[in-house]
Amino acid sequence: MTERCHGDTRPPTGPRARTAIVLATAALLAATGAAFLPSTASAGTTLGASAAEKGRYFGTAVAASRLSDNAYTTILNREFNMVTAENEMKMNATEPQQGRFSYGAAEQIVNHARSRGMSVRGHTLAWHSQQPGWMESMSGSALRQAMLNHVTQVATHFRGQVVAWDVVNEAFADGGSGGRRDSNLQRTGNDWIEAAFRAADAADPNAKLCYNDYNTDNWTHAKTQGVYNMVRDFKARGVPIDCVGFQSHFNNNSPYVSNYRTTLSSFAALGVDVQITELDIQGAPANTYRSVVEDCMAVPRCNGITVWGIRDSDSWLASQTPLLFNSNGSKKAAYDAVLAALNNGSAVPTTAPPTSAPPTSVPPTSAPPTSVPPTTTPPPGGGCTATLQDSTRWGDRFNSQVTVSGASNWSVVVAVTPPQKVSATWNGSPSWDSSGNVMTMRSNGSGNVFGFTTMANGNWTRPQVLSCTAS
Ligand code: 9MR
Repeated sequence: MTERCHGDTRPPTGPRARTAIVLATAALLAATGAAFLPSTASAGTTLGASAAEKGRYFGTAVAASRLSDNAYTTILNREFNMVTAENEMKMNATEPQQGRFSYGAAEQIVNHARSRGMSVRGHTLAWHSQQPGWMESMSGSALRQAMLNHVTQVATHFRGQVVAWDVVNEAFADGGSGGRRDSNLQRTGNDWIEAAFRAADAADPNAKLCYNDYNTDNWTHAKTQGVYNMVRDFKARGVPIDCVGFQSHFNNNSPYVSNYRTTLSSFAALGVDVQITELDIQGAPANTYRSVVEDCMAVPRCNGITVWGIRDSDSWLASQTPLLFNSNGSKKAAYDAVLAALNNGSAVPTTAPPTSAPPTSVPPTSAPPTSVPPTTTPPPGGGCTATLQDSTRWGDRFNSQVTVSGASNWSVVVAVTPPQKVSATWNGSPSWDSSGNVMTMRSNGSGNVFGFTTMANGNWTRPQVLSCTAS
């Protein structure tokens, strides 16, 4: 199995573990002189900003055909920091003819997202539904080979651009059996799911690999237990699975239940991240949306929520008006409830970065004083000043906050050190140079403090403010 990078954010389970974390953190701070402070109360004004301040993401499904709709992209760009292609990465879209791959619509979405500092969830590499016609009529070892080749090709194509893949979607049966769904893929052998995960792992060792399904929200349902048992078995046998996606399409036939939090925390206790991947709720009751978000925020390994569309008119279930924005683009009561729950929620616990990978890239002389939070101020001359401050740090990433003074319309250039990557931003409009390491953040009317999340990828060097220009 390829060695995977797991951002294990599970809290320590006993006094010994807690002591170990504290000691590791103290040793790291002493070694680097860095003072990473846990975030306190937050007051993010957009879904993505509020989630990112808590170490999580807030995403939406996006249809490539809607990217030319200005009202749609205005909300998308303002509110979300994660994007899932609603249909464009499915098997029928990416391999319409066997061996001929087609990525145009998917790339439109990926480029739109990444050029604005949003991350991308890949959906989906293997599924019984939305297969191309040539695959639907295949069976046996030829189908198994074709499926594995598809997983390998698509995951390789998007390597480095997709933070998490729904490797396998909806493989369990509805009803009381708790077993697998019958499908052409299932008939190739019960090991088809783990084979898909191993192929995805080999193709993109750094993406988080998820199993994704619906009607797995109620802890007492046989289907939930069936998926749980599979994940437990995969973890026990070393099958490379990192996360479980809960679609969470709630409606009158399949309502939200109060044991949802138990479901999320029980899966998380198996050692996987949990993500809410396709949230919509019939009628969009504010209280239910609030409960869903509170449940996620209460589970340290629930690291993100995605709603399945932006406005009601964008929904696959438009007549149920299940989303956070009206068809005219205005915020619904459910939006306010979600934003408040994000702001009131707790941050993903901070964990010390692995002690085996010390931040060798920081020369000792550049270590900032330990008593004062480190700041970086650009040389004067641009008509404004930008000050960078470290905020929350997790096992795999950290947040920084930049305060601008001297101008209300500004443009600040910040550089991160490869292989670091900025994975989320808030309260500004970002663009990147061709290396992807230099970000220009422009004011967007959200005030004079912007923030961003940097994936450390083993390098904990503080980002540098290169300039601040008033415009
Ligand atoms: O929202 C998607 C819709 O546009 C498609 O017509 C449909 C086809 O199956 O898929 C919808 O998305 C589904 C997702 O891929 C998997 N979980 C259920 C979603 C809603 O059907």
